[in-house]
Amino acid sequence: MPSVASRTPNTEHLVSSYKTSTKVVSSSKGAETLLSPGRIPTVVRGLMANLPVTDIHTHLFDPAMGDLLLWGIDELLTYHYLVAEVFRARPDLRADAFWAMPKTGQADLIWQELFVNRSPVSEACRGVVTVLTALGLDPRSRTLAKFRKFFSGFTATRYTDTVLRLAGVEKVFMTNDPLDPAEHPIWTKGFPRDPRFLGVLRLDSAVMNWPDGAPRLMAMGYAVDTSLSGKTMSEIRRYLNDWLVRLDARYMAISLPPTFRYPDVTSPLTDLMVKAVLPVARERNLPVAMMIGVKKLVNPELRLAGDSLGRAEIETVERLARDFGAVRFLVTMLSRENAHELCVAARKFKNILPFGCWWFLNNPSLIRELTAMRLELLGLSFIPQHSDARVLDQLVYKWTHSRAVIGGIFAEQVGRLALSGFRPTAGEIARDIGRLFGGRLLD
Ligand code: RAT
Ligand code: ZN
Repeated sequence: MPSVASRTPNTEHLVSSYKTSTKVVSSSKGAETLLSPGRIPTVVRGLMANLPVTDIHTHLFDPAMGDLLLWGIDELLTYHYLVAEVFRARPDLRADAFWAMPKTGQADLIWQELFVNRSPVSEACRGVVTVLTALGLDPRSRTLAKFRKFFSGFTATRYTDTVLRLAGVEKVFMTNDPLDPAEHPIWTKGFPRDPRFLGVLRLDSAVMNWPDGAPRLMAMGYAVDTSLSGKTMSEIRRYLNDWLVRLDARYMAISLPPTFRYPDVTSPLTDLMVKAVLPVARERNLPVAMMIGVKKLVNPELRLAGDSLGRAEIETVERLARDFGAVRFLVTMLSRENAHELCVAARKFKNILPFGCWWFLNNPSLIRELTAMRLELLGLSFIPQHSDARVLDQLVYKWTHSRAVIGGIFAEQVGRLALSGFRPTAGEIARDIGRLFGGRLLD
């Protein structure tokens, strides 16, 4: 079986430039030398290439959670970003025919259409190429047979170690939904936790489209009623408290539609946020992540690939931050316009922490724009990126691509600073990028 460990992944050039700059940082004299503007890009690139990263939002699972953790070539190719793209390449393809195919058939089709019949230039396609190359596999292969053989030699645990090493990712935040029928029994039974995978209590299924979540909450022993009356709110708070403890969750998270408003006396969702979620967050001193702007299933036949985006009202975020000053809001927004408004809102409210270039914004051209804007408006007080990986292998490409783009923008900004008269040391650069990517802003 080919062993990744014995191969030289093609990220080697990045690692060697890292070593050069680590030398600069680790020799105390080098670390304190003021850098000329010309030296800054090399030092930043080197440091960024191997920076241990904390990934604050993924859809990955602790390997001990079995099949919930997706990995390997068939999962990589049937990622919903690529599913959307295959229907563009093959307009004659019927959605029901596609979904009726086995996963391997879907993957073969996507490979043929997006990687063999045309060049894989989109970001999601290029990502697969980056992963294969880093694993020492040939992205110009015409079939998937060799890839499947390669992946069959791994266990989930060993592959997790390989991917985290190649991606330079130290910690991964999961997205955990206790109401999910596949996830629930795993948590109730319990399992030895991998300390690299941190729990996050996802709220969507419990509080979105109320009373959709009510029957499942009732089945779990929470005395809620569909009209949100009586002790329903306190029972939902009990649910949140119980599961935050069980998951050892580091924050609560929800994805919200562009129509989400606060205040809004007519909305059960707003009511639940204000009377259950935010009070629990305040009591437990845990952040609440709001991911705002998703329009679910604008094209239902595409399933997970059928969601779109819409512009939300920034005033809602501002009012929540103002009225719940003791709650820390991690916020990411899906529309480009909102991303700018969010930066300004964060300047006004210290309890707003913008994070990541989310989903349709997670493309180099937009990452560049967002990162430059955030550095200029917020200095070092934001979290530049999360991966949103659904398939373990994606950590390799999402972080390789983001490191390169964000590192370049950071180097430009620090270079301008040097030209203005503030020449940084390599030690200071290491400190600052560590602050941005190390997850410490969450503590
Ligand atoms: O980026 C994605 O994979 C989306 O489908 C969503 O999962 C989104 O990131 C979310 O967390 O709701
Ligand atoms: Zn996500």
